[in-house]
Amino acid sequence: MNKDKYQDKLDLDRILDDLENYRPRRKGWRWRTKVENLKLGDFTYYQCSTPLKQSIPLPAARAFGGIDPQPDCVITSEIAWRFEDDIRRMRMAAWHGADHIMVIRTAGQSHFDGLIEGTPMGVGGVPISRKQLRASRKALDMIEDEVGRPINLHTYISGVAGPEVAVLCAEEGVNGAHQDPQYNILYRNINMIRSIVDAAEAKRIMADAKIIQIDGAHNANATAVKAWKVMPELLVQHAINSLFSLKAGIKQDDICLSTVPPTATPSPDLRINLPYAVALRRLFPGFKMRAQMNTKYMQSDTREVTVTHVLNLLISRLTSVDIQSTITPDEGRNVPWHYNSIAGVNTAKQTLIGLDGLQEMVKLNMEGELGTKVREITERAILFLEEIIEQGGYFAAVEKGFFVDSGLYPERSGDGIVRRADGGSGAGSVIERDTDYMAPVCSHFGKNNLPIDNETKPCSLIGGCTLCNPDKIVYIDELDPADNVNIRLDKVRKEREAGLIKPEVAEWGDGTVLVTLFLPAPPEVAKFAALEIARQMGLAEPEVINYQVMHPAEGTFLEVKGRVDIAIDPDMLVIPEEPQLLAEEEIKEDIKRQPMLVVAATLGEDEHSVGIHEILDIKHGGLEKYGVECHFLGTSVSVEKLADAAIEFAADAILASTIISHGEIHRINMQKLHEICIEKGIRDQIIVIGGGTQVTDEMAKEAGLDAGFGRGSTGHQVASFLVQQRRVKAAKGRRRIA
Ligand code: Z97
Repeated sequence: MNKDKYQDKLDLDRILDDLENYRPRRKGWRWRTKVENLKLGDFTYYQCSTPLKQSIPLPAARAFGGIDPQPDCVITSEIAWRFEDDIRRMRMAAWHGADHIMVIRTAGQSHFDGLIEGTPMGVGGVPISRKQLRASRKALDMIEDEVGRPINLHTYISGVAGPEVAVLCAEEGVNGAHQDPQYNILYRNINMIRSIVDAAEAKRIMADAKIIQIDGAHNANATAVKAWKVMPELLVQHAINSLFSLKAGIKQDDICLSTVPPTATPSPDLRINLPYAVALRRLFPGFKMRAQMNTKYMQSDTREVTVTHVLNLLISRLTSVDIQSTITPDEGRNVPWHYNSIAGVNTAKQTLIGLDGLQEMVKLNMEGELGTKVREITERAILFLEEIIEQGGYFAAVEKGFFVDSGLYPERSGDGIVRRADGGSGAGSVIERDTDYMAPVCSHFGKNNLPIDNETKPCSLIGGCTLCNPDKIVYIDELDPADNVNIRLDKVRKEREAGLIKPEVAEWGDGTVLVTLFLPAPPEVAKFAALEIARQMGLAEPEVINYQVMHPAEGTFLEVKGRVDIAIDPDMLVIPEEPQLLAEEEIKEDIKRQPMLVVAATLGEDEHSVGIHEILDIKHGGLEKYGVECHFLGTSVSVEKLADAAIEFAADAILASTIISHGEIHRINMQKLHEICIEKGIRDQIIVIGGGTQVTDEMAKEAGLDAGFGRGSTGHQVASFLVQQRRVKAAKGRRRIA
């Protein structure tokens, strides 16, 4: 195998090397650079940004000259914090159009009461650590150079160690973070006073490091029994966190409201989700909108999830979105699988580009149901806020179970989350600052008795803080001798270095494969039959991860995941050289400039004409599509007749189809055709091609023809060959048949 031809993998050793001296090359968030009326290929786009230097376009781009327009909003993709694999997934996502890399499923980081060092896989998940952040940021520097666009790294600033995590993020050049004390209080049962005090400090640090903030309101509709009923509360949660953040010093431009359409089909999706989205934008002008897909109803069917995503994206385009998050369509069942993450990114890219300029053509009708609903949601939210104030404020409201109640406010079901002001993790841990309290650091919330003027940096008192002088950061490498990246990499180092290829979905060489089956049995039986089939196929630990009844009696569709222990050495593979195909446009141009005519037939006693029609007919993308004039003489045509027709039409080429291969008749007829063309004095001027299921290029050439096209050949391949061969003949000075 010629390895020089292929791109190199990201060099993990290079990333890990000298990490203690790595410094982020910039701090703060980067938006995309919008381009007014971007011209790409034959089109003008209204809602696009600067194209990438290197990227992988959508599959259909092959018919549009390979263009890859990038929408104007940031697109998020997910990683899972096993960073040696995340790094690779980040690179794949960036090449497809993601520029915001966000963690999913940490270890419930909120419960760690300090920072973790090293890169432990831990129990129940992977916690954030300095080394992970650093390695990821360093890898992203390399990746953003490849694609030519800044990429943002994102994590969570939550839990009892929130302010410490905020400092870590500021030091390590993290660009975005979730921060919302309501998340701590409601979902992690962290003491509410502690959460609010910590949030003030964390937000101040985020403000100074220009880390953009995403709030946690969306968690209410993931948690609520009937998500579409918490819409007024979502607005209240956004309001509380947004105003708090402004007061803590975060600029409005850096505050992103995390919005998720609360419902999904089979409810009437848009009639509920669109008024909610419009109400949110109208109530919070000037804030950024981060739209995430609805994940509440995701279980295992990726098709269903993709449709939900597309409907959500329609709302994003109708209401303008700044960050479009994507969730892997299999989030219900897996930590992100590489190709499912990419599917999420591509769903967003494809839909946003497909809906480019929608608002130029479609206006929201605020006169009817939409306007009424927007008003109603907003009024309910304002009444909700007023009641909180009446009841004595936020803490009192949480104690009374106001939040995540499944009633549509002002209706209440009494099933809201109740937390006590003196309860939860970290209760009683907040103490008032002494009157002479002083912290000589540059990023700090609240009263600080610094003995300096406004011009002097607070940290001048200690010779610089870690935010100003990164050399003061204490970098601690792996601590756990058994749970660290070196041990994990050592396990697969030999395989990696030898370049062995194993199937994988999430981790290097995990061996996971997915088998798709239809079984003519009801699901109760089909599930067990599928497992047995998987076992007999040699899959270890088979598991049905998705099934859907096609008909209770006729059958079930299933997806079974399993593991194989197969490693392929690429040097053992025989990989034929791929023919160099000309681009479709180039072929068309060439034929327009210099018309081309071919005569075609099935040879001898052969009645099989399906294949040759595939190659000729416009309907199948055959030669006609490229402007070639095709004369099909019919089936069972003799070699003499075919050669005579070529002379009569002054053809550029003869296409002879021969399927029957008994007694080597296909070889014999191809050879006869070649010889008769010599006899008639046209062989030098004309291109002669053989085709058929048993024909190979090698065999046709042995028979004297110019090329052979076997099973699976396409009109594009034949057209490309004809144009290339005509150029070769022209270069040799061969004239056409006169
Ligand atoms: C999203 N996929 O992109 P812990 N703070 C907030 C959160 O929403 C979360 C955490 C902290 C989703 C994210 C759920 N959100 C998944 C406001 C988590 C994480 O360390 O797991 O406790 O915190 O929004």
